Amino acid sequence: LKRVADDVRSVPEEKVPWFPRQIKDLDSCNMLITKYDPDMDQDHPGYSDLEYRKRRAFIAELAFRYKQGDPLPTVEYTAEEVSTWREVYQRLWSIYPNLACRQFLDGLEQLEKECGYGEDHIPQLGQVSAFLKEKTGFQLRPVAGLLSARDFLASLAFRVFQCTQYIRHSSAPMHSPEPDCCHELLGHIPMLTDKEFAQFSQEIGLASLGASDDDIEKLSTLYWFTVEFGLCKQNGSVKAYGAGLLSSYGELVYALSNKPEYKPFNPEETAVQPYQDQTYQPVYFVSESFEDAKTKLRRYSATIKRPFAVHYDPFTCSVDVLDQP
Ligand code: TIH
Ligand code: FE2
Repeated sequence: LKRVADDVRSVPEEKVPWFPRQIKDLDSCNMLITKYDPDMDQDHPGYSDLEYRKRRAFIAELAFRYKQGDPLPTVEYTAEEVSTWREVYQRLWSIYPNLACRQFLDGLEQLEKECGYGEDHIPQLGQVSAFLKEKTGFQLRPVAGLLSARDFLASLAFRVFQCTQYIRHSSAPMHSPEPDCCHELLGHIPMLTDKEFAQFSQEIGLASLGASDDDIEKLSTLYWFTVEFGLCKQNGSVKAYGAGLLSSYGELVYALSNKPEYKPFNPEETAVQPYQDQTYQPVYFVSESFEDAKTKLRRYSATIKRPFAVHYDPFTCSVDVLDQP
Protein backbone atom coordinates (compact mmCIF):
# COMPACT_ATOMS: atom_id res chain seq x y z
CA LEU A 1 0.00 0.00 0.00
CA LYS A 2 1.52 3.28 -1.09
CA ARG A 3 0.66 6.40 0.79
CA VAL A 4 1.19 9.84 -0.62
CA ALA A 5 0.97 13.19 1.06
CA ASP A 6 -0.47 14.88 -2.00
CA ASP A 7 -3.60 15.90 -0.16
CA VAL A 8 -1.64 18.00 2.32
CA ARG A 9 -1.25 20.94 -0.01
CA SER A 10 -0.58 23.40 2.74
CA VAL A 11 2.98 22.25 3.36
CA PRO A 12 5.13 22.73 0.28
CA GLU A 13 8.69 22.22 1.44
CA GLU A 14 8.18 19.63 4.15
CA LYS A 15 7.27 16.01 3.62
CA VAL A 16 4.32 15.22 5.79
CA PRO A 17 3.57 11.54 6.32
CA TRP A 18 0.16 10.47 5.02
CA PHE A 19 -2.61 10.56 7.58
CA PRO A 20 -6.31 9.77 7.63
CA ARG A 21 -8.60 12.71 6.99
CA GLN A 22 -11.93 10.92 7.18
CA ILE A 23 -13.06 8.14 9.44
CA LYS A 24 -13.23 5.73 6.51
CA ASP A 25 -9.52 6.34 5.85
CA LEU A 26 -8.93 4.26 8.98
CA ASP A 27 -9.42 1.24 6.71
CA SER A 28 -5.85 2.01 5.58
CA CYS A 29 -4.47 2.34 9.12
CA ASN A 30 -3.74 -1.33 9.45
CA MET A 31 -0.01 -1.75 9.77
CA LEU A 32 0.59 -4.64 12.15
CA ILE A 33 3.63 -5.31 14.29
CA THR A 34 3.95 -9.08 14.30
CA LYS A 35 6.94 -9.56 16.57
CA TYR A 36 4.82 -10.95 19.44
CA ASP A 37 2.24 -12.94 17.52
CA PRO A 38 2.02 -16.70 18.01
CA ASP A 39 3.19 -17.48 14.46
CA MET A 40 6.34 -15.38 14.73
CA ASP A 41 7.46 -15.42 18.35
CA GLN A 42 8.89 -18.68 19.62
CA ASP A 43 8.37 -17.53 23.22
CA HIS A 44 4.65 -16.97 22.69
CA PRO A 45 2.68 -19.36 24.94
CA GLY A 46 0.62 -20.37 21.90
CA TYR A 47 3.57 -20.90 19.53
CA SER A 48 3.41 -24.70 19.61
CA ASP A 49 -0.38 -24.92 19.96
CA LEU A 50 -1.58 -25.30 16.38
CA GLU A 51 -5.22 -25.28 17.42
CA TYR A 52 -4.70 -21.88 19.06
CA ARG A 53 -2.88 -20.51 16.03
CA LYS A 54 -5.69 -21.64 13.75
CA ARG A 55 -8.22 -19.91 15.96
CA ARG A 56 -6.12 -16.75 15.96
CA ALA A 57 -5.92 -16.81 12.17
CA PHE A 58 -9.71 -17.15 11.95
CA ILE A 59 -10.34 -14.18 14.26
CA ALA A 60 -7.65 -12.13 12.51
CA GLU A 61 -9.45 -12.69 9.22
CA LEU A 62 -12.60 -11.04 10.62
CA ALA A 63 -10.56 -7.92 11.34
CA PHE A 64 -8.81 -7.95 7.94
CA ARG A 65 -12.17 -8.03 6.19
CA TYR A 66 -13.70 -5.26 8.29
CA LYS A 67 -14.47 -1.90 6.68
CA GLN A 68 -15.50 1.26 8.51
CA GLY A 69 -19.27 1.24 9.01
CA ASP A 70 -19.66 -2.54 8.89
CA PRO A 71 -21.36 -4.11 11.90
CA LEU A 72 -18.71 -5.31 14.34
CA PRO A 73 -17.98 -9.02 13.99
CA THR A 74 -19.39 -11.34 16.64
CA VAL A 75 -17.16 -14.15 17.87
CA GLU A 76 -18.67 -17.26 19.38
CA TYR A 77 -16.17 -17.94 22.10
CA THR A 78 -15.48 -21.54 23.02
CA ALA A 79 -15.86 -22.94 26.53
CA GLU A 80 -12.07 -22.90 26.90
CA GLU A 81 -11.89 -19.25 25.89
CA VAL A 82 -14.64 -18.29 28.32
CA SER A 83 -12.85 -20.18 31.06
CA THR A 84 -9.66 -18.18 30.41
CA TRP A 85 -11.74 -15.00 30.56
CA ARG A 86 -13.32 -16.13 33.83
CA GLU A 87 -9.97 -16.79 35.40
CA VAL A 88 -8.63 -13.40 34.34
CA TYR A 89 -11.81 -11.64 35.48
CA GLN A 90 -11.96 -13.29 38.88
CA ARG A 91 -8.30 -12.82 39.68
CA LEU A 92 -8.35 -9.18 38.66
CA TRP A 93 -11.62 -8.50 40.47
CA SER A 94 -10.05 -9.72 43.69
CA ILE A 95 -7.48 -6.89 43.56
CA TYR A 96 -9.25 -4.08 41.66
CA PRO A 97 -10.91 -2.54 44.74
CA ASN A 98 -7.50 -1.97 46.34
CA LEU A 99 -5.33 -1.26 43.33
CA ALA A 100 -7.43 0.38 40.60
CA CYS A 101 -8.17 4.10 40.46
CA ARG A 102 -11.67 5.35 41.16
CA GLN A 103 -12.45 6.30 37.53
CA PHE A 104 -11.73 2.75 36.46
CA LEU A 105 -13.91 1.22 39.19
CA ASP A 106 -16.78 3.57 38.26
CA GLY A 107 -16.47 2.62 34.59
CA LEU A 108 -16.38 -1.09 35.29
CA GLU A 109 -19.40 -0.86 37.55
CA GLN A 110 -21.41 0.77 34.76
CA LEU A 111 -20.27 -1.86 32.28
CA GLU A 112 -21.38 -4.62 34.64
CA LYS A 113 -24.76 -3.00 35.22
CA GLU A 114 -25.50 -1.86 31.69
CA CYS A 115 -23.31 -3.67 29.20
CA GLY A 116 -23.29 -7.36 30.09
CA TYR A 117 -19.86 -7.43 31.72
CA GLY A 118 -19.33 -10.40 34.02
CA GLU A 119 -17.13 -13.38 34.58
CA ASP A 120 -19.24 -15.86 32.61
CA HIS A 121 -19.35 -14.07 29.31
CA ILE A 122 -16.86 -12.30 27.07
CA PRO A 123 -18.58 -9.07 25.98
CA GLN A 124 -19.01 -8.63 22.23
CA LEU A 125 -17.42 -5.59 20.59
CA GLY A 126 -20.73 -4.51 19.03
CA GLN A 127 -22.50 -4.13 22.34
CA VAL A 128 -19.53 -2.43 23.98
CA SER A 129 -19.08 -0.04 21.07
CA ALA A 130 -22.74 1.02 21.19
CA PHE A 131 -22.45 1.61 24.93
CA LEU A 132 -19.25 3.65 24.65
CA LYS A 133 -20.67 5.69 21.81
CA GLU A 134 -23.46 6.88 24.09
CA LYS A 135 -21.07 7.61 26.95
CA THR A 136 -18.18 9.38 25.28
CA GLY A 137 -18.60 9.11 21.51
CA PHE A 138 -15.88 6.46 21.25
CA GLN A 139 -16.49 3.51 18.96
CA LEU A 140 -14.56 0.32 18.42
CA ARG A 141 -13.14 -1.31 15.38
CA PRO A 142 -11.64 -4.79 15.21
CA VAL A 143 -7.91 -5.17 14.65
CA ALA A 144 -5.96 -8.36 13.94
CA GLY A 145 -3.11 -7.73 16.38
CA LEU A 146 -0.65 -5.14 17.63
CA LEU A 147 -0.81 -2.04 15.40
CA SER A 148 1.98 0.35 14.55
CA ALA A 149 1.99 3.37 16.86
CA ARG A 150 1.22 5.77 14.02
CA ASP A 151 -1.88 3.88 12.91
CA PHE A 152 -3.10 3.20 16.42
CA LEU A 153 -2.75 6.82 17.53
CA ALA A 154 -4.34 8.13 14.32
CA SER A 155 -7.54 6.23 15.02
CA LEU A 156 -7.85 7.97 18.40
CA ALA A 157 -8.16 11.27 16.53
CA PHE A 158 -11.54 10.00 15.30
CA ARG A 159 -12.56 8.59 18.66
CA VAL A 160 -12.07 5.12 17.28
CA PHE A 161 -10.42 2.54 19.50
CA GLN A 162 -8.86 -0.42 17.73
CA CYS A 163 -9.63 -3.64 19.61
CA THR A 164 -8.28 -7.13 19.26
CA GLN A 165 -10.94 -9.84 19.56
CA TYR A 166 -8.95 -13.01 20.27
CA ILE A 167 -8.10 -14.10 23.80
CA ARG A 168 -4.68 -14.88 25.29
CA HIS A 169 -3.47 -18.47 25.53
CA SER A 170 -5.03 -20.43 28.40
CA SER A 171 -1.59 -21.38 29.75
CA ALA A 172 -0.68 -17.76 30.57
CA PRO A 173 -3.76 -15.88 31.77
CA MET A 174 -1.98 -13.49 34.13
CA HIS A 175 0.18 -11.67 31.61
CA SER A 176 0.33 -11.39 27.85
CA PRO A 177 2.97 -9.54 25.83
CA GLU A 178 0.29 -8.86 23.20
CA PRO A 179 -2.98 -7.05 23.49
CA ASP A 180 -6.02 -9.38 23.55
CA CYS A 181 -9.72 -9.01 24.38
CA CYS A 182 -9.01 -9.15 28.14
CA HIS A 183 -6.64 -6.25 27.73
CA GLU A 184 -9.04 -4.18 25.62
CA LEU A 185 -12.26 -4.98 27.48
CA LEU A 186 -10.92 -4.92 31.03
CA GLY A 187 -7.96 -2.57 30.69
CA HIS A 188 -9.07 0.10 28.22
CA ILE A 189 -12.84 0.16 27.95
CA PRO A 190 -13.67 1.16 31.56
CA MET A 191 -11.35 4.19 31.24
CA LEU A 192 -12.91 5.15 27.90
CA THR A 193 -16.30 5.61 29.60
CA ASP A 194 -14.79 8.70 31.29
CA LYS A 195 -15.55 11.86 29.28
CA GLU A 196 -12.35 13.68 30.07
CA PHE A 197 -10.22 10.64 29.45
CA ALA A 198 -11.94 10.19 26.09
CA GLN A 199 -11.28 13.84 25.27
CA PHE A 200 -7.61 13.64 26.05
CA SER A 201 -7.22 10.32 24.22
CA GLN A 202 -8.57 12.05 21.13
CA GLU A 203 -6.16 14.95 21.64
CA ILE A 204 -3.17 12.59 21.63
CA GLY A 205 -4.56 11.16 18.42
CA LEU A 206 -4.94 14.58 16.83
CA ALA A 207 -1.40 15.53 17.89
CA SER A 208 -0.09 12.43 16.12
CA LEU A 209 -1.58 13.14 12.69
CA GLY A 210 1.19 13.84 10.20
CA ALA A 211 3.74 14.08 13.03
CA SER A 212 7.40 13.21 12.38
CA ASP A 213 8.63 9.71 13.19
CA ASP A 214 10.49 11.22 16.10
CA ASP A 215 7.36 12.82 17.55
CA ILE A 216 5.37 9.62 17.02
CA GLU A 217 8.02 7.77 19.00
CA LYS A 218 7.74 10.28 21.85
CA LEU A 219 3.94 10.31 21.81
CA SER A 220 3.75 6.55 21.82
CA THR A 221 6.26 6.33 24.68
CA LEU A 222 4.14 8.77 26.64
CA TYR A 223 1.05 6.79 25.77
CA TRP A 224 2.85 3.67 26.96
CA PHE A 225 3.75 5.05 30.39
CA THR A 226 0.36 6.68 30.98
CA VAL A 227 -2.58 5.09 29.17
CA GLU A 228 -0.94 1.66 29.32
CA PHE A 229 1.15 1.65 32.50
CA GLY A 230 0.28 4.82 34.40
CA LEU A 231 -0.01 5.09 38.18
CA CYS A 232 -1.56 8.00 40.07
CA LYS A 233 -2.00 9.09 43.65
CA GLN A 234 -5.52 8.96 45.00
CA ASN A 235 -6.60 9.53 48.60
CA GLY A 236 -3.07 9.15 49.85
CA SER A 237 -2.18 5.91 48.07
CA VAL A 238 -0.93 4.95 44.64
CA LYS A 239 -3.45 3.42 42.21
CA ALA A 240 -3.29 2.11 38.67
CA TYR A 241 -5.03 3.74 35.73
CA GLY A 242 -2.95 2.14 32.94
CA ALA A 243 -4.73 -0.51 30.87
CA GLY A 244 -1.67 -2.76 30.61
CA LEU A 245 -1.70 -3.02 34.39
CA LEU A 246 -5.45 -3.33 34.77
CA SER A 247 -5.54 -6.36 32.45
CA SER A 248 -2.59 -8.23 33.92
CA TYR A 249 -2.92 -9.71 37.40
CA GLY A 250 0.80 -10.41 37.47
CA GLU A 251 1.93 -6.94 36.52
CA LEU A 252 -0.72 -5.09 38.53
CA VAL A 253 0.46 -6.79 41.71
CA TYR A 254 4.11 -6.22 40.76
CA ALA A 255 3.64 -2.54 39.85
CA LEU A 256 2.12 -1.78 43.23
CA SER A 257 4.56 -3.86 45.26
CA ASN A 258 7.71 -2.17 46.44
CA LYS A 259 9.90 -3.84 43.81
CA PRO A 260 9.83 -1.55 40.79
CA GLU A 261 11.35 1.88 40.42
CA TYR A 262 8.98 4.86 40.48
CA LYS A 263 9.49 8.26 38.93
CA PRO A 264 7.27 11.31 39.06
CA PHE A 265 5.37 11.77 35.82
CA ASN A 266 6.81 14.56 33.73
CA PRO A 267 6.02 14.40 29.99
CA GLU A 268 9.38 15.74 28.76
CA GLU A 269 11.26 13.08 30.70
CA THR A 270 8.73 10.30 30.29
CA ALA A 271 8.63 10.75 26.50
CA VAL A 272 12.28 9.65 26.19
CA GLN A 273 12.33 6.86 28.77
CA PRO A 274 13.36 3.62 27.05
CA TYR A 275 10.76 0.92 27.52
CA GLN A 276 10.38 -2.74 26.83
CA ASP A 277 7.24 -4.62 26.07
CA GLN A 278 8.12 -8.28 26.54
CA THR A 279 7.59 -8.46 30.27
CA TYR A 280 6.93 -6.19 33.29
CA GLN A 281 8.13 -2.59 33.15
CA PRO A 282 11.29 -1.76 35.08
CA VAL A 283 9.98 1.71 35.89
CA TYR A 284 6.56 3.29 36.35
CA PHE A 285 5.62 6.95 36.33
CA VAL A 286 3.40 8.23 39.12
CA SER A 287 1.21 11.32 38.71
CA GLU A 288 0.06 13.51 41.57
CA SER A 289 -3.50 12.67 40.52
CA PHE A 290 -5.35 11.24 37.57
CA GLU A 291 -6.36 14.80 36.61
CA ASP A 292 -2.72 15.89 36.77
CA ALA A 293 -1.71 13.15 34.32
CA LYS A 294 -4.43 14.21 31.91
CA THR A 295 -3.55 17.90 32.09
CA LYS A 296 0.19 17.39 31.65
CA LEU A 297 -0.20 14.91 28.82
CA ARG A 298 -2.60 17.21 27.04
CA ARG A 299 -0.30 20.18 27.45
CA TYR A 300 2.58 18.18 26.03
CA SER A 301 0.57 16.89 23.04
CA ALA A 302 -0.33 20.46 22.18
CA THR A 303 3.37 21.44 21.94
CA ILE A 304 4.16 19.01 19.11
CA LYS A 305 5.20 21.19 16.19
CA ARG A 306 3.74 20.73 12.76
CA PRO A 307 3.56 23.15 9.84
CA PHE A 308 -0.25 22.91 9.93
CA ALA A 309 -3.03 22.67 12.46
CA VAL A 310 -5.77 20.06 12.61
CA HIS A 311 -9.34 20.42 13.71
CA TYR A 312 -11.80 17.56 14.13
CA ASP A 313 -15.27 18.09 12.72
CA PRO A 314 -17.62 15.78 14.62
CA PHE A 315 -20.48 16.35 12.16
CA THR A 316 -18.61 14.81 9.27
CA CYS A 317 -16.19 12.70 11.35
CA SER A 318 -13.33 14.26 9.44
CA VAL A 319 -10.19 16.27 10.12
CA ASP A 320 -9.81 19.76 8.70
CA VAL A 321 -6.23 20.71 7.95
CA LEU A 322 -5.58 24.40 8.45
CA ASP A 323 -2.71 26.40 7.04
CA GLN A 324 -0.31 27.69 9.63
CA PRO A 325 1.61 30.46 7.85
N1 TIH B 1 0.52 -7.07 29.20
C1 TIH B 1 -0.89 -6.81 29.05
C2 TIH B 1 -1.73 -7.92 29.66
O1 TIH B 1 -1.21 -8.93 30.07
O2 TIH B 1 -2.95 -7.78 29.71
C3 TIH B 1 -1.29 -6.61 27.62
C4 TIH B 1 -0.60 -5.43 26.97
C5 TIH B 1 -0.40 -4.21 27.48
C6 TIH B 1 0.26 -3.32 26.60
C7 TIH B 1 0.56 -3.87 25.45
S1 TIH B 1 0.00 -5.50 25.45
FE1 FE2 C 1 -3.45 -1.26 25.08
